[in-house]
Amino acid sequence: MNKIVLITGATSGIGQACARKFAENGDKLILTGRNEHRLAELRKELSEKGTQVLTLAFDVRDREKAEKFFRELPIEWQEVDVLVNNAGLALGLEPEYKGDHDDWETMIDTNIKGLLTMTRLVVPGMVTRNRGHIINMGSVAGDAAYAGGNVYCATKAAVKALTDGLRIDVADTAIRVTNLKPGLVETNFSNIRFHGDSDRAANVYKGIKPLTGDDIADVAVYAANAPEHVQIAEVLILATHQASGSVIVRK
Ligand code: 8X3
Repeated sequence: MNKIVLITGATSGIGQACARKFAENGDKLILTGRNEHRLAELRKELSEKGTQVLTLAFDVRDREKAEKFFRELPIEWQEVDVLVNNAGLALGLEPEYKGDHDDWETMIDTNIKGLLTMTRLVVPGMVTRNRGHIINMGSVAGDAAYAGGNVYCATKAAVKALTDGLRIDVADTAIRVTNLKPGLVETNFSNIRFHGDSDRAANVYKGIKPLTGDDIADVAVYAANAPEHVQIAEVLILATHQASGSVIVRK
């Protein structure tokens, strides 16, 4: 059965890869992101291949806008089957005692509070319908802190706690809850983390074959399409030469 899949942060990286993979799977997509132009491009690309796509341009940090868009969803789009809480970012890699307050707030507001906003909006309907799946984008960074990771790692540890908490809270329903925890994935992640310093960003992936957004999207699509009695609760996905957040063997 094709599903309605809502993906936040769909205009780049893992979110965009998820959009393409769920489209290939035959699903209908609600794609959200901050960049209206990139959303429109993606909608055009996917709808030319026959996918039904609705785009909503807003920042998950803007709770009022998120609520308004959700309230105003056309009736045929209201029954979201899969929520992919993907929107998130890392900013900075400074020691905690030198970090930037604005970077911290942006990460906390997006990675934690934005995820909660979307969860709070979408999951009540899933509970009423006794059907649904929430896939949260955690990270290996949430398993243990690494040098300079401090606040970013804390936000991903929070994603783990919130995912586990939600799984407990809906355990009496047919809803499934998944925490995907990627390691090194080559997207614009590091470019954003280093505020556009692309040389520094490229160094992150030197000497190792990193994962791609598609590698993560494959797991998301698998989890969403597993038999109904199977709940993929958590998946840690690492490059072969990465062993943890801080152990990366470069050749
Ligand atoms: C992304 C993985 O290791 O760069 O969450 O923090 S890492």
